Amino acid sequence: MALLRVLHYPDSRLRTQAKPVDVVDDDIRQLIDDLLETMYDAPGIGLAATQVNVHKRVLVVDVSENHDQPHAFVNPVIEFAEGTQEREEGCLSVPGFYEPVERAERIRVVALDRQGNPFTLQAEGLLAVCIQHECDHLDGKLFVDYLSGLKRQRIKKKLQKRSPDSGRRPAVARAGRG
Ligand code: QAP
Ligand code: CO
Repeated sequence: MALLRVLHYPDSRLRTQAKPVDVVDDDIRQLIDDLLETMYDAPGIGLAATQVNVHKRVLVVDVSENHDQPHAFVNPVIEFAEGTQEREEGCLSVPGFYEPVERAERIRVVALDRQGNPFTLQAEGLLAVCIQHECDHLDGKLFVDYLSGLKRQRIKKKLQKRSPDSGRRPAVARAGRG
C-alpha cells in the first residue's frame, strides 16, 4: 500500500485522456488499493487514476459515512443517465474550493470489478454525482470546467500562487523559445 501524490489544477497532466485497461491484473489491483488509501487519507469520497498521474481508466469512490463501502471501477461507462441534481462539489485536485455543479440524478454504470468481472451499478444522489465527477477525470475533465470562466480563472490564479509550477509547460517545451 502507498500514498500517491495528487496533481493539482491547473496541471496539464489532469487533461490527459486515460486508456482502457486490457487485463485486470495484480498491478491494477495494487493501483486500486493505493487509490483507496490515498482517498481515505485525504479524506475524500472519490479519486480517479488520472489525479495521481496514472492514465488508465480506473477510479474509486466511497460516499458512506463510516468509509466502509469502497467501490472500484475499471473501464467504467455511464450507460444511462436521467434527471438533474445540483450539489456542491470539491476535488482533491482543486483543494479548498467548492462550487455547485449540475449533474444527472440517476445513472447506470457498467465496469469491471477488481477481479475483472463485469458488473452494473445503479446509483442516485451523492454516489451518482461522485461517479460522474470521477468518470470526467478519466476524460481529462474537471468540475471547474462547468463553472463560469470568471470563477474558474479566480480558482486557477489562487492555486497557481500556492504552487507556481503547476500548469506550466515543461522546460523542454520552452527551450529555445526565449
Ligand atoms: C468528488 O472529491 C466529489 O478541497 C470527490 O481540501 C466531491 O473527495 C463529488 C477534498 C464532492 C461530489 C461531491 C477536497 C479533500 C476531497 C478538498 C473529494 C480538500 C480536501 C474531495
Ligand atoms: Co476530482
